[in-house]
Amino acid sequence: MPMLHWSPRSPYVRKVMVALHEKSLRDRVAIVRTQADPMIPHDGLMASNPLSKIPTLVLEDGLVLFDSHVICRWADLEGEGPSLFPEGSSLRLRAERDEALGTGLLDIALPWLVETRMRPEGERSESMVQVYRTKLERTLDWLEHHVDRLDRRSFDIGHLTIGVALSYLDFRFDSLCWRSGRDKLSAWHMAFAERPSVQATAFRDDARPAA
Ligand SMILES: N[C@@H](CCC(=O)N[C@@H](CS)C(=O)NCC(=O)O)C(=O)O
Repeated sequence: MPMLHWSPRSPYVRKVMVALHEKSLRDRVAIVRTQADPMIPHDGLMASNPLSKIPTLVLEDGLVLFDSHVICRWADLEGEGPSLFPEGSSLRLRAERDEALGTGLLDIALPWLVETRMRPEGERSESMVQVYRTKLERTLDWLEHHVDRLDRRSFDIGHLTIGVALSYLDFRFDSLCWRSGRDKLSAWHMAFAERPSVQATAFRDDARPAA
């Protein structure tokens, strides 16, 4: 059975888990709890993925897949039901552009967390935090402005990734109150959160595995 390096804390892993549920593949992939700490490269994980990142998927023939985009592509090819990567250049471009936007949000949120919670206090940079805040707020405003357009397409990798990224803000950036002044995006996300695949993959602060 394919084996996924997994954590219930990771938004990139959740993206993959939602895709596995959407494609009826969840029971066909084993998960193993793996701690990927950006401050401590993981020797065991690096044996499979030299980037020391999760999600990492090890297939039965030994092929290793990363990152979340590639694993979602694999799920889309292997699984059942409507494609997460729609056919047709225009729809596909929009889906993948929105996927990039969702992962881009996460690529801001994660370093922000590292900066404020993980780096030793003397090494933290307030100016970097301001940069992250500016980009995050601008991206959320952009989404509020464009959210009607998301409703015009069937559910795809773009919706999935943006939805997971907003759920991550609820999980880790409560004090940001991202919904405030963004009623349309908030309503869109509430509908996203109703999907069974999203309900089945909630974030959770579990006990960290021993190193
Ligand atoms: N672009 C990657 C990002 C994956 C990623 O950064 N995952 C985090 C966990 S949320 C990680 O493994 N961090 C460890 C590190 O940066 O060394 C993807 O989409 O899968």
